[in-house]
Amino acid sequence: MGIKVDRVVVRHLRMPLVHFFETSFGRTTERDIVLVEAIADGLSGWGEVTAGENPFYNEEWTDAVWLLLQDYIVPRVIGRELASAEDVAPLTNHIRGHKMARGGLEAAVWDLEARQAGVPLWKHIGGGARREIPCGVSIGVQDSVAQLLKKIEKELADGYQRIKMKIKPGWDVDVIRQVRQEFPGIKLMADANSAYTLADTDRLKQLDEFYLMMIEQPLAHDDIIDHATLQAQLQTPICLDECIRSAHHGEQAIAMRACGIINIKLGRVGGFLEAKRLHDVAQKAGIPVWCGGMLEAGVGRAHNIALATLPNFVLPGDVSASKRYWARDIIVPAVETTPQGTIAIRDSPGFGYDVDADFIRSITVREQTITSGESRN
Ligand code: OSB
Ligand code: MG
Repeated sequence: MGIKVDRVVVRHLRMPLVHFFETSFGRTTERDIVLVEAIADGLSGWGEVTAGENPFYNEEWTDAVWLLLQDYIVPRVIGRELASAEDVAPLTNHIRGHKMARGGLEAAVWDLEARQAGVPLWKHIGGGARREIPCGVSIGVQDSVAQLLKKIEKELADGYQRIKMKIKPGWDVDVIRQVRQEFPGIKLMADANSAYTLADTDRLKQLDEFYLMMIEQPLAHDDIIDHATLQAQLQTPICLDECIRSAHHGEQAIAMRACGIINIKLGRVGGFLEAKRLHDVAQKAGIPVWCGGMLEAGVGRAHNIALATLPNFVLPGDVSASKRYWARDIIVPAVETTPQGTIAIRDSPGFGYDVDADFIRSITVREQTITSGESRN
């Protein structure tokens, strides 16, 4: 069919979180999100860049994303005759890293192409293995253990199928022990966001006692090899997040036995094309995957829901209801969960929700329309 993007609008939105979210690398109270609208023949597709406000999860952050999209990413794609959305990722492959910025436009073009074809995005990417995706929640480091226990109780009452808690040195073994005492039967896991090194191996081995589903990214953000060394000494499966930026990294980690599970994040790998490849690599190797989150607003959340309908997303992910993050989301209706802790997929074209244009306008910090392909490269 072919697709030619003739205009791209990038918007920088500022959205306060309902509750702060704290990881081993810092506390977030307010999100600065770059939204990408790709337009062709009067039809819009939407993408959300999943980078954080600071270069702490990976090297990306809002202000860098803003420049990259305008100077390098959009100019490479705009005005070109593309055979399909699959052509977008290769056009920006010359950029080192910055996959979240690249993935924001890539996802927008997938959404646009799905709308042109009049099909839901989940179908367009080859998903649809399930009508409801299983949901877990990610709970940040809290100010007290009592507060953490209270939060877990509330999420379980809301039906969420597994609890992920953030850990860091000083908020790990003792805290997990108390959680396990209180909730011996729940599906529980821990995410360290790269807060440990192999020198902490003895400490990490103590976690085996708590029969966690997995421990996520305990070691460096750019390491695979040390994770293999650690995995050989742990009973608990390691799940890799930060260090898997491509399907090839997934292949290497699996070959080295560095992990038993992979967290797939759309932005971290640069969009749907690479996320699908990573999914396929893991599936072929018998490694289950789940869909991670980056505190997304509704557009990114809806894309994650579509992604999580691919067959090998068999574990509950970090995609949860809008109201856990936002007083008001940028899509209508907001993302909601069923009492069984699932999100039902929707059948309207594209990502399946309406964009709340008035609300988006009211929270836009800056906006730029790009119409021509003048690139720095
Ligand atoms: O490591 O999965 C992570 C949030 C920000 C940065 C990194 C991570 C997270 C989460 C939250 O765990 C997932 C979510 O609820 O969106
Ligand atoms: Mg993680």
